[in-house]
Amino acid sequence: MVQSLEKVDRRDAKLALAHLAVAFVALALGGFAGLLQTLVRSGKFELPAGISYYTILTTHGVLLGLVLTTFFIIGFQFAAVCRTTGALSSSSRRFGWTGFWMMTIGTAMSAFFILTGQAAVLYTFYAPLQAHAGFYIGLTLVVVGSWVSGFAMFAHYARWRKAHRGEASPLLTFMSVTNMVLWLVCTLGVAATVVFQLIPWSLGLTDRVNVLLSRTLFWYFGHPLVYFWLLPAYMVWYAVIPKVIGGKIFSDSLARLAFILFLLFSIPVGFHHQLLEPGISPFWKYVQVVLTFMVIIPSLMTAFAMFATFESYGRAQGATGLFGWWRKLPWGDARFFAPFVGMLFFIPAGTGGIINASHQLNQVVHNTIWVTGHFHLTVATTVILTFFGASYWLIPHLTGRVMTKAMNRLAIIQTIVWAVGMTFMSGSMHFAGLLGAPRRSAFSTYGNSPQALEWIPYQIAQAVGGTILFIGIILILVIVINLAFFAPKGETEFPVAEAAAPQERAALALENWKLWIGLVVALILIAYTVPLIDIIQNAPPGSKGYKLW
Ligand code: HAS
Ligand code: CU
Repeated sequence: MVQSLEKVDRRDAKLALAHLAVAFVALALGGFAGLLQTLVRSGKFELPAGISYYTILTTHGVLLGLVLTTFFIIGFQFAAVCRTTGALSSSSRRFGWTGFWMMTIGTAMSAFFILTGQAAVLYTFYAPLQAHAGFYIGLTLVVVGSWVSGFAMFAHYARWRKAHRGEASPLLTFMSVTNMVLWLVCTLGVAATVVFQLIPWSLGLTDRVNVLLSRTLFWYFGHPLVYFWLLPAYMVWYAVIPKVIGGKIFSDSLARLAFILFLLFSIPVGFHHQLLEPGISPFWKYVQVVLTFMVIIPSLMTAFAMFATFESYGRAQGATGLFGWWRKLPWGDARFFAPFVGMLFFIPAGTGGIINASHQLNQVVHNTIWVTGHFHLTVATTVILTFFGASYWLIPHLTGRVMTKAMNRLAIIQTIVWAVGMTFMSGSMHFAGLLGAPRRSAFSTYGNSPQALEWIPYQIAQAVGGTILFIGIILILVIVINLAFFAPKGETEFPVAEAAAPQERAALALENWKLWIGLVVALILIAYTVPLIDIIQNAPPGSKGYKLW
């Protein structure tokens, strides 16, 4: 073995911590922007100094959807691979830092153009809205930086495999590598539209842009993006939570298979975001909706595995009856409680996703604030509560400290505050969406139209929820700062559970990358080739850029 895996190399800890630091700064700023948005939409508050609602909305979406997630995930995954396959080599570490600085400089650049009002194009930066070229160039740096970090992880993994021929790699390393492969394949789409379409167009080198092509390339990336966020949460659920509660991983092979299914089915499904877009034939929308229903399966497998883990643990502790295991779970431990509440919220969140993906129902909810409600349950509750829960051991593990009882209690309160705030905010977004309230739009009564007046009570409820959530953000920041700088010195483990049964041969087959990446490419070609040719060949003249803010 390279070294004791229990203790993290200080240099690797620094790399992971640098990523987490940027993530939490993004949370603080992005969360504040979110508070302002809900206040504006309540109709009771106006932004000072002529600041545009859309500037704030773009800040919020980019900082939380793109920056917080990517930095947290890469930092977490560096820690996870070091924990399971040893310290980074000095060249991998150098790559890791190069990636980090590229991403950080890119973020600062994009943030500058957003905050100076030159890029209020929202986090999806849909053409024909046109931002300053600096915004797109900053985002490109973020993506390319993340690739460099991905290569650092691949190199680390390859080195381990060479030294352990014929063995399956440890679960968390396998999962991190799978997530980075997913990321690499899907970011090619967004890189293509940004580099070949949006940058030349915003620099004035080209006049017009093929809007449908640009959106299609965006969603080729945009859907797998949400699984790039979800999979690290699943890593915590599969590999860490069993250890935290004192149990075992229900099935190592099932977990690996779920990840491979995500890799296969995450990408060829982008059209479920474009179901109401003209210019894509209904047949290809249908094909991608079928594939979308395939990508639900690994989440259902995960739900099954989590129930099985909890129930086997409870029964081993002497629980009886159908739900006796419920009482045996460690409710007072924030490392368990926060991700568990995340799981609970994923039940309505995932159900909402299935509604969105159903073509006929999508016509009711598309472009309404229902969709905003959906993703505040998925990414802003399930995923983020799991990330918070992971921070409670990850940060002290990296800083050589321990979480005190008082901080644990605050973390339990934080989780409850978050759940209550989100129930108000996301719940009322869902209801208002069903009444037709639009998303991506500032407060308006639409000339006192009776329909718009119906939305107002829900918008006030959103502001109440948003305010409660902002208190949640202050609480998590207090905890994180405590864990980083003030908690007592000591050792905190990075919990990794053992599997209930010895590893099966299937685990090795699931590491046959040539096969899986080959299948990924085949599925992408099937789902996208014909519609893309169509979109390019039959395109209207293209659109000039608009700056509507
Ligand atoms: Fe989504 C829009 C469909 C999952 C994020 N989604 C979005 C957008 C975002 C987003 C950000 O088909 C907006 C993009 C934009 O700005 O326009 N989504 C789905 C489907 C799923 C799904 C089918 N979404 C996610 C996840 C996200 C996310 C995960 C982030 C992390 N989504 C859509 C569609 C749209 C969309 C359309 C476009 C809408 C439109 O018209 O614009 C599925 O992956 C969901 C599967 C999940 C489940 C739940 C399984 C439950 C589990 C928990 C078990 C609980 C336990 C606790 C163990 C089926 C695993 C048990 C304890 C007890 C005792 C009960
Ligand atoms: Cu999607």
